[in-house]
Amino acid sequence: MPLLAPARAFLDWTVNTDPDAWDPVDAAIIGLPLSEHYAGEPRPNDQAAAPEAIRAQSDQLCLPTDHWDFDIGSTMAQILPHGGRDAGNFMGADTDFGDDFDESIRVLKRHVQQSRFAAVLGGDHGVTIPVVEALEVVARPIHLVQIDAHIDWRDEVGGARRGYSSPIRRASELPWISGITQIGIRGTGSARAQEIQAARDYGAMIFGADDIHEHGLNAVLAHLAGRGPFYLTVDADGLDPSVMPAVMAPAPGGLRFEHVQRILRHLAREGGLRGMDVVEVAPSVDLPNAITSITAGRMIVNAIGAAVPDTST
Ligand SMILES: [Mn+2]
Repeated sequence: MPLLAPARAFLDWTVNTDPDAWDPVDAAIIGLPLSEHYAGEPRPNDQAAAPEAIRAQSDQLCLPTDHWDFDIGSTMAQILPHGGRDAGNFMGADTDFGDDFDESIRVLKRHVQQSRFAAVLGGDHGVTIPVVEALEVVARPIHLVQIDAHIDWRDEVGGARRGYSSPIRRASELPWISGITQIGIRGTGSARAQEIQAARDYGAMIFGADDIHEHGLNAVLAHLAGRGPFYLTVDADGLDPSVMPAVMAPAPGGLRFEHVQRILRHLAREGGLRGMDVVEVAPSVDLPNAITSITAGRMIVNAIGAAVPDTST
């Protein structure tokens, strides 16, 4: 089996690494440490350690689950009386993910099909590519919401088409993705003028971080109203480095945690939040107190708190 059990399950959920034995649950999580990598970059990269680093902070997230959680206005025990499923980590080969790409989609389709809220722990942003492929199994077209400093619209980088600079471009090619909204964009990244043009030609809505700091989130929320069901991909560098410092490309001027919180709740209300990933956490620089891993885990806890009681899909 390509799935390996985690050292500690997320929130101490039930571990089940056999996709064919997955029953329907309200919430499930899977680690996807690897994606296609670029020539000259280390493999596995630092972000590959993030699924285990985030799970290791479970005590800091919302335990014990019968205590009142003010972020979700309930208790996790009430929302998930039997907990959720931790599917472990999809490892594949650490030399060439290309051989494992189709198998990762098969596993992720089961993951999405068998959970009302499907969470994914990256990995770099390339892991979102098999995830959006797997969203084919959702009955209705999905609106993709990305929180990121960068638009990730490259068709290829050095010939690699499934790397961390391309997830939104790949998503735009899928007929079951009904639209794309990109939030927190700023600074410079992999995009050149032609990638901005490609995003505009597609009809992607881009909300820059600077605009949000000046005018607030109302325009973002108004744009997203009624467009669900949604899938949310969060690149940790979309948040301000003072909030999630342990990333490979820190970009000052990013979103605050409270912005993400408001967006999560809005997506759950406006057609349902079907799942989310958090990618690009770099554990080796998550010092001194693992705040980036804790924040990543907390975003997933809060998304479950918003989405599971309300999800309409
Ligand atoms: Mn990204």
